[in-house]
Amino acid sequence: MSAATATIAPAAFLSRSSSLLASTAAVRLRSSRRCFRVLPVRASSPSEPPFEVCVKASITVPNRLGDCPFSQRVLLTLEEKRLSYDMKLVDLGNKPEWFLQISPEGKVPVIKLDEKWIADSDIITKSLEEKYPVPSLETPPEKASAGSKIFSTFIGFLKSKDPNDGTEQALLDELTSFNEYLKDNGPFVNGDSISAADLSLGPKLYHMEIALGHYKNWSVPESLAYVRNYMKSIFSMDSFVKTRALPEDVIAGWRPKVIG
Ligand SMILES: N[C@@H](CCC(=O)N[C@@H](CS)C(=O)NCC(=O)O)C(=O)O
Repeated sequence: MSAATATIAPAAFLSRSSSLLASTAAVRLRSSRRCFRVLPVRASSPSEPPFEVCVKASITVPNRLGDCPFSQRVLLTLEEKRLSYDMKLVDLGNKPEWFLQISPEGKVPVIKLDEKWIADSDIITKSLEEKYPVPSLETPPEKASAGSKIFSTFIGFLKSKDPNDGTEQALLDELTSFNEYLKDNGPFVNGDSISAADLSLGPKLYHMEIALGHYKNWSVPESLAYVRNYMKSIFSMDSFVKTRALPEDVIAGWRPKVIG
């Protein structure tokens, strides 16, 4: 692998256990003749190098994070745990050889942990939780599946060309049951504090809002106030704003499924 090299100029160094949000700094990343990227990074302990994490690149704007909800989930976890990282933006439409060597399935996200490249956001976030338990983002197992069918039902509705095939109702059913869950247990999946389940669900709901708004002129009904507030709270978190995709990338990313 001809790894990209990063020149980091952090504005401040803060310990990984700091409870303060560290300031961001510009990172200039030179990679051998492939591309040039300027990436945000959070400063951490000078003794701890930033994590290298491969994420999807934007397809609408050069050198920008793209529209992968699984990549955002990992970035959110790093942000919430105050861990610094360097993003390597991967053009999934033209995967470089170095990327295929570290991710044979050709999927992002991939992160380097203890000198090993690890794929899959489930595995990555679990590994980060084990290695960096503070602050804890653990969701109790009995709560972890709340809202977990929303993403697949959203995709079903998005792809549907028949308004009477029940796919919209299937999504509404899932959202209604999540609304009830939040009413009794919220405002987040694990009550008052953000946990891993929210960091997984948040990016998916963001995709749902943008894609269904654009392709179907659809939005979460006002009657589902707990879900709407949940989305508003998560989408306005600093970590979410910093790691979210551009709406135009989300729209472009789902187009093949809609046309399909
Ligand atoms: N289960 C995986 C899913 C990862 C995934 O599907 N990533 C997509 C981008 S969002 C990808 O890399 N697709 C490969 C491609 O488009 O060629 C995870 O949770 O990390």
